[in-house]
Amino acid sequence: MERTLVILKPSAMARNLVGNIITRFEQKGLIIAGMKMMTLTESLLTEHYAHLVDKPFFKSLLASMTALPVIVVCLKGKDAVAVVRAMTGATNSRNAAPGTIRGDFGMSGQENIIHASDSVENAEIELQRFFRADEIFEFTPANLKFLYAPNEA
Ligand code: IDP
Ligand code: MG
Repeated sequence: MERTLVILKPSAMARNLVGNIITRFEQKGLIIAGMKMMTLTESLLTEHYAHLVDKPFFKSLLASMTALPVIVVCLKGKDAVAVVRAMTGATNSRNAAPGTIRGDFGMSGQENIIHASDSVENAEIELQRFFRADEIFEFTPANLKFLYAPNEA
């Protein structure tokens, strides 16, 4: 099964959306394999958002992502990276489809509620960036045979 990283951004924390967002992932059938609260540093964010360092909004993005502690989550499931990206919606919340997290909870391009890894390769890099190995847990959920057919899980 794939693993992916979600970050509940300061915009989610400030707007009391933590339970709602986690509930969506739980209800979908994604397995929570790791979860913790942390304050992000500028150096960690510069690594995480390396593809954006030259953008005019980068300083604003750093300020936004350090405004409050965040919650980082490791979600597990078949095709988890694509499933979670689809649930996340387009980067600009105003363009994100209704039914997605950004589409339902946001009005902003920057303050867009959550981060979700965009590829299997990046998911593994990002999980190692935000979690120690012993903070991600291997276990078999009791309801697994009702989440997947035997040939899927
Ligand atoms: P993603 O989060 O949908 O993968 P990225 O292009 O990787 O989008 O951008 C990372 C984050 O940078 C976005 O989630 C958003 O918070 C912020 N961001 C991206 N583009 C803009 C912009 O044009 N203005 C302001 N913030 C932006
Ligand atoms: Mg991205």
